[in-house]
Amino acid sequence: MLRYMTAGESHGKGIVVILDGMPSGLMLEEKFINTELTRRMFGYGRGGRMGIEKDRVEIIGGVRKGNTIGSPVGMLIVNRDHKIDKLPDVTSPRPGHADLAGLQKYNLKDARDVLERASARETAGRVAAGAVAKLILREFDIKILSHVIKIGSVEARAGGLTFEKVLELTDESVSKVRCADKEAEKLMCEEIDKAKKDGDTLGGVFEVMAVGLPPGLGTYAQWDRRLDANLARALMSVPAVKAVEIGDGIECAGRKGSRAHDAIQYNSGEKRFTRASNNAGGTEGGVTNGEPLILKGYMKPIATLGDPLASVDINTKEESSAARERSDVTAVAAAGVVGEAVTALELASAFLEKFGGDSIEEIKRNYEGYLEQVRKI
Ligand code: EPS
Repeated sequence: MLRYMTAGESHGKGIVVILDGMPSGLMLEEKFINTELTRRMFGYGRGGRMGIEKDRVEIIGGVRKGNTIGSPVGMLIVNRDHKIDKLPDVTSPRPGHADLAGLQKYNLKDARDVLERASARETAGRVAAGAVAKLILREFDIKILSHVIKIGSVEARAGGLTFEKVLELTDESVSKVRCADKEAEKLMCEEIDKAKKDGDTLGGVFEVMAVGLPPGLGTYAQWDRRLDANLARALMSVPAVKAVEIGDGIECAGRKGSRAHDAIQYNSGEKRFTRASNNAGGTEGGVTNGEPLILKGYMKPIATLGDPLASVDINTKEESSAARERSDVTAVAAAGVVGEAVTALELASAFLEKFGGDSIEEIKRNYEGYLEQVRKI
């Protein structure tokens, strides 16, 4: 099992993450982790902060001569914009942010103390940890990507594309918001421009796909080990995500069973069971079924508005506009990368739980044995 935890404030010294339960013998490519951190900063509509930071990881534990040694991996991402003690007080909480509930909960007088930790900056730590999880999964040919399927009112017509096709179409060197539908992407950018001009913000929907998964991760045997539940929790923990969908879960709720479930077939050449469709999104009974994992995260608009909503000053109790902070107009593309990271962490954890996890070599042996067993069914 993999466990992780982060600490650090948005404008503090940095974000730190500890990843416990790491197997030995994994080459921890710092360059790959940094590429993932850069991907999180990407996306049209991101704010000024992304022009200041150049997120880089410093590995501070768990690695010797480039390889993991079985101890917890510790990583630090230093904040360039370290100014937490000089920032002004925030006394008009922003609707939609943790400001007001945080003030009440922690008995604070300045919402700065809340927002510094509630900020999505913390997700840089999770992306670093997720990159390590991706490196574990890569050893077993499991790959993960994300793409944007909606920003504001603009929806992509990209359903049914393969993993490889989405990867090609969302290449970050040409894409603006990691959307596979180029026509929709153009409209998304126009909507972002308009929202910015109006002092407003946008939400949207990202999809995370994982391919190469074996059947049998997670279990129906106990509620808290159902993989679909754990994936939903992980995605829901990404700031601003208000709903999660697995496969075509929402649409399937209104279909007949005969149109919702995925007929079973057998490929005798590859000695494996396949499906005629993938409405289930890769899990049945809380267990992976060997089909691509398809998850969607529904993100509300960023809570910091250029033209703020009404709020109340917590000192005077008088009406005052909500606080304005430098922020993003939208961050759906970035949330997709965080979605990839938390998905990778859940999958790697379930993988280590199933195949025993003290060294990569041991896991490979166990994995091969399991695949052989599955082929005999
Ligand atoms: C973020 C850093 C923040 C915001 C954003 C995410 O930078 P700053 O607050 O210095 O402008 O861009 O935070 C939020 C959306 C939020 O609600 O707090 C980051 O690194 O992802």
